[in-house]
Order: sequence, then structure tokens, then C-alpha cells
Amino acid sequence: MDKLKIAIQKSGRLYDDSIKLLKDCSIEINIGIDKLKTTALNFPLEVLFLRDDDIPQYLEDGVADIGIVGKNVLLEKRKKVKIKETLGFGKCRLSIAVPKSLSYKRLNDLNGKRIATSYPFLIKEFFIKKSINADIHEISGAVEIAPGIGLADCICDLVSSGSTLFMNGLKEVETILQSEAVLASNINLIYSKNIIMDKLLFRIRAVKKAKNNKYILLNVPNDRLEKIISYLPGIKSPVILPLANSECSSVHSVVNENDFWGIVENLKSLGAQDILVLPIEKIIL
Ligand code: PRT
Ligand code: ZN
Repeated sequence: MDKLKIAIQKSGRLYDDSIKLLKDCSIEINIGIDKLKTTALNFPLEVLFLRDDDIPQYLEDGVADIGIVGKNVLLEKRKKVKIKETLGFGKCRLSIAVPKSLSYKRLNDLNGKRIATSYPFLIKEFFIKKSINADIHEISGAVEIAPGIGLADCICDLVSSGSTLFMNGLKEVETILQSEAVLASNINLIYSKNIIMDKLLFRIRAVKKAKNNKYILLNVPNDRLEKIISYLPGIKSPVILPLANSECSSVHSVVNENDFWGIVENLKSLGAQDILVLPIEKIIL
């Protein structure tokens, strides 16, 4: 039977979440000591552990069939691959930052500046689009120290919390890309591998949906039931169960994480009591 080959980062910021995603999809893997590749025990999947920068090329060449990699790396490398799903982790942005002491008002202030980056293609593309004429210096690491040692006037690098910029006396002035980990695939997968990928995507989507939702249980006085139900979302409609106390009912529903606090506040003001909130493992519609 064919096995689908998935490339994930060998170590680094995407490693833990990539392994967790497979685990949440109920895929069991034993990671050997050498951590080069391994085979899943209960799913037709072979896992290759690679440097993230190499994953787009391996996907294009078909050495790996699918891979988990930052959108930033994928777009920078410009390989012919398909993005199948965003994964919701590894979130960051590719931004331009300048020394705090520099008075920066608009993009045109970057004209004639030297900018250090590990993302020369993306920044060049951005500058062409915005008609900025700056001098791009490609460096492979520690980009944030470039202005301090006189190598460049400003930088373009990944930012998540912003503390690296802060510690290096830099301020973020423009964001050129919002990024997160994505599942990408080779563009010419054979039929049997496509089927396995679709099975995996089905599981990933169920896990993602569950993560974005919470299961809530609340007790509601019967005279408030109608109002509360009309307000509650839910996958189809809320579940209502009688309580031993015949004046109240128990209402169960599913609420989106993003709207959660607003909904709970309103439910409380409408008379809901004893609200319990539970995580959901998977949602399959
Ligand atoms: O060894 P390998 O080549 O595989 O790994 P790597 O060292 O090139 O990459 P790694 O593990 O650092 O990052 C892998 C991916 O994680 C990136 O391609 C992004 O998609 C994603 N990611 C998310 C980040 C960050 N957040 C991030 N903050 N990658 C890097 N950073 C760095 C950034 O470059 C800067 O140095 O963290 C610093 C900024 O962080 P804050 O929190 O101080 O703003
Ligand atoms: Zn890398």
C-alpha cells in the first residue's frame, strides 16, 4: 500500500506543534534517536524530519508529498507547490523595522536605505509594488543586530512578540506579510496519495474546528429558556434537558472561541446560571 510522505521541521519553532497536530489526528509515531524519518503505526504516513528551508524544494521535487512549513518560507522560496490548509500555529509577521532614533513617517523614507533581511525575494517584491528604491542585503541570521553593527540602516524580519526588536533598539514600521504554518503539497500527487492526503486533511479540519469552539452547559430557569435559546448559536440547535428541579433546564451548545466571552456575558445577563465550559476534541459535521 502507498504511504504518503510528510516533511516536518526537524527541530525549531514548528516541531512541537507539527507533532502535536499528528497526535491530535490520532496518528501514532515513534520518533527514533536519529530523527531522520519514521513511519506512522496506524496511518499510511511516513514522516521526514528536515530543515524548514529545504521543505519547499523537497515538495516541488516530490521527495516529500506534503509538508508543514511557514507560509513565509514557502512564499520566499517560490517553489511550485499547493497550499492545502492553514494550521493556526507558528503565527508571526514579516515586518520592516528601523532604529528607534530614526524619525520614520512613511514608506518613502526607506528610499536609499540599506535593509538587511533573510527574505530578499519578499522584500524586493514589496518594494517593487510600492516603488521604493532601497538596497537589499541578504543575511542568513541575527538580522536584528545588523543596524547596531553598521551593516544596514534597517531590517526586514519575522516578528511575533516584538521583544527581539525592542531589545535591539528597533521599532516595527511596516508589515509585509502575515504568516502561519501551512500544510502544502506536491502539485502532481498520484491518485492513491491524494486519497490519503484527503483523509489526513479531513482529520486536520476536524481538529481545527474543535480547537476554535467550546462546548458550554448552562442551567436556565424555564421562563428564560426561549430567550436564551434564540440567542445561542450551536451546531444545529442547542440540546435542552430537564433538571431534577423542574423549574430549570440544562442547555448544551457549541460556541466559537472568538465570540465566547461576549456570548457568555449576554447569557448571564439573560438569566443563565452555573455555566460550564469544556474543550472539544474533534468536530465532524
Ligand atoms: O533549523 P531550521 O532551518 O529548520 O529552523 P529556523 O531556525 O530557520 O526556523 P525557526 O525554527 O526559528 O522558525 C520556523 C518558523 O517558525 C518560521 O519560518 C516562521 O514561520 C515561524 N515563526 C513564528 C518564527 C517566529 N514566530 C519568530 N518569532 N520564526 C522566527 N522567529 C524569530 C525571528 O526571526 C526573530 O529572530 O524570532 C525572533 C522574533 O521573535 P519575537 O517574539 O521577539 O518578536
Ligand atoms: Zn530555517
